[in-house]
Amino acid sequence: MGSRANRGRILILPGLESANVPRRCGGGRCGRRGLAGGIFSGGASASRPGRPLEKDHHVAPGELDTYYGFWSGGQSGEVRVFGIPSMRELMRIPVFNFDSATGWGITNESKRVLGEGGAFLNGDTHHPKVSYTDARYDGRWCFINDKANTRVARIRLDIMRTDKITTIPNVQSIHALTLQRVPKTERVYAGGEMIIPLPNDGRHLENPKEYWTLMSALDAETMEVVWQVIVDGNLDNADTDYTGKYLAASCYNSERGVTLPEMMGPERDWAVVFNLPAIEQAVRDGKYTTIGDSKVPVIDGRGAAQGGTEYTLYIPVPRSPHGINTAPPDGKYFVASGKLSPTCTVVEWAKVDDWFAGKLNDPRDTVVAEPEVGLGPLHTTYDNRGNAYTSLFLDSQVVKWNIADAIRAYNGESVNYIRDRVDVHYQIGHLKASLACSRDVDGKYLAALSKFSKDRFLPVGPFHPENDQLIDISGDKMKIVHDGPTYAEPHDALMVRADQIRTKQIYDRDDPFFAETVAMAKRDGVVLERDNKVIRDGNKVRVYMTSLAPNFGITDFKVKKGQEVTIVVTNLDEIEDVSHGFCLVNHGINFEIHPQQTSSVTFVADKPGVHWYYCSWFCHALHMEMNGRMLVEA
Ligand code: CUK
Ligand code: CUA
Repeated sequence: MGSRANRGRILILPGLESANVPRRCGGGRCGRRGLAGGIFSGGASASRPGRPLEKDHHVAPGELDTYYGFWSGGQSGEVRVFGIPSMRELMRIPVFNFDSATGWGITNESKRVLGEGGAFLNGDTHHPKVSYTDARYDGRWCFINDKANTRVARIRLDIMRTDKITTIPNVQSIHALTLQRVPKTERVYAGGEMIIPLPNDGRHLENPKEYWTLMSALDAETMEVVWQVIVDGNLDNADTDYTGKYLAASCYNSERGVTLPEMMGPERDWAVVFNLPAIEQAVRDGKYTTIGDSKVPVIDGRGAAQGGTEYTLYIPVPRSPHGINTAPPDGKYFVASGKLSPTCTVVEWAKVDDWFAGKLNDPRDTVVAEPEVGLGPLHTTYDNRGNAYTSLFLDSQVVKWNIADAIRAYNGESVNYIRDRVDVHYQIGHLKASLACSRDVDGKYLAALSKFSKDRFLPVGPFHPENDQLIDISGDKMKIVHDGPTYAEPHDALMVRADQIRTKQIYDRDDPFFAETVAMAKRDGVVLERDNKVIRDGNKVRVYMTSLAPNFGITDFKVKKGQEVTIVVTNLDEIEDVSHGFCLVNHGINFEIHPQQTSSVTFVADKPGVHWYYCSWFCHALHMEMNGRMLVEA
């Protein structure tokens, strides 16, 4: 969802109180209370009779968690790593943000990754996705979108560092992000959200009818954009199937309005399905155009009025659908969550096949169920027992419903598909059950990412933390087992089994992350693992030093005012966790050097005098003494 400023508005969305939104939940017993009740009262779940509270979510000091959780950091621009079920925050991975601890945005290595987009110090991350082999997490990468500056990043999970960032052309705001599941993640799909003129060079400023957006596909290996498809409407969220053939995205604003009332006008928006083999074939056959200066092949997928094109299928769903989530473990269905409609729409992928094969006339024939679940359905996740769990923003609830029963009800049978409801605190956005985006879905835990924490924690001023709650979903009744305050603003999260991630304890000396710096040293005839040398090259000075607790290999070096200085530090320590930092006082320079890592920074020595540098990571009993001087001649 949007910024904090938007939140107040969402709570009083016109239309939600209007007659065209059913006030009763289908499917029987409805635990919904009014909006104010949803926000200001909680605890109904605590008194709800359920199975006995299991203690197996407790992780004692010294014990390890069962899952890694990858959390978006929202407006912080980072990705966070949690341990589940303890909900302990294990690490923060800087991505689009500036990070003072690690030197992200300072070191040459991070600047190479940030590229031109590094001119921005902010990002807005929403949807972390871990790569797959055969629809199972393979631990290679985590991808993340930047809504703020239209980028997609890739994080290497062996070192938990960002290694590629791509700015997507021809669109504004990447929101949807999802991955190919089978046979493995070779494509990353990124949905542009805002509609703009194409190209956006000053034309059509006042003519929103000429504004469009596109779905983009990136090569997961190179992170280059390989194609784009123009669509009707604004793209919101997306997910792929379990065969590699399809990608579905929610589309709101089917009338392409530019004001809130205009965007909320239409009764129906769409889930748009992309026929991936047809698009890839068209690109291979050269059946595409390009936009402006961009060389990326662009295919026209507009045609909602006719139900779609050979590349796209527009399935009408009630107003402003938000989340799109494929049901594991076989991926037979995907669910579009209604947001402004109290319903979820269930689409069967096999029927999408039928539509593209010309066997169906009406795109709505792909819909197999449309259960009423409660107010403000945003996202849906799953267990391994045929149940779906949908977040209800306005009701502040997670509702558990059975997919097979919802299909029966849609076919006219009188069955109650609602299984359970639990109050969450408060105004939930995303939710994600353990391994629920993969074949290994295990139905144990569910993270509920609530946007408001209100009274759940000690007050910290007007700005409250979010509340990420952990729910035990292993029994018939859901049970909240943990409240987790988180800093602004996690949107999505996912859990990966601990054994599916394999990290390095120390760096390999040939790690590509600092390969360019190693190559530079080689050109200077420096052996990084041994040498401490100052190379003078005209107005440039390259200072190569080692670090080995508690010493820097060079404790003083002299340069002239105005010279461009590059400092390269190689950490010779081989003991896990013995990291050093390099901080040059009054120069805005601090960075990490972990065991066997090489890090570097380049700056202009513009201040004559003595400038101390020190090790900024506590590494040794003599850590305070680990320092040196840069002497700058006037
Ligand atoms: S979005 Cu924020 S709650 Cu960006 Cu996935 Cu739905
Ligand atoms: Cu090296 Cu502290």
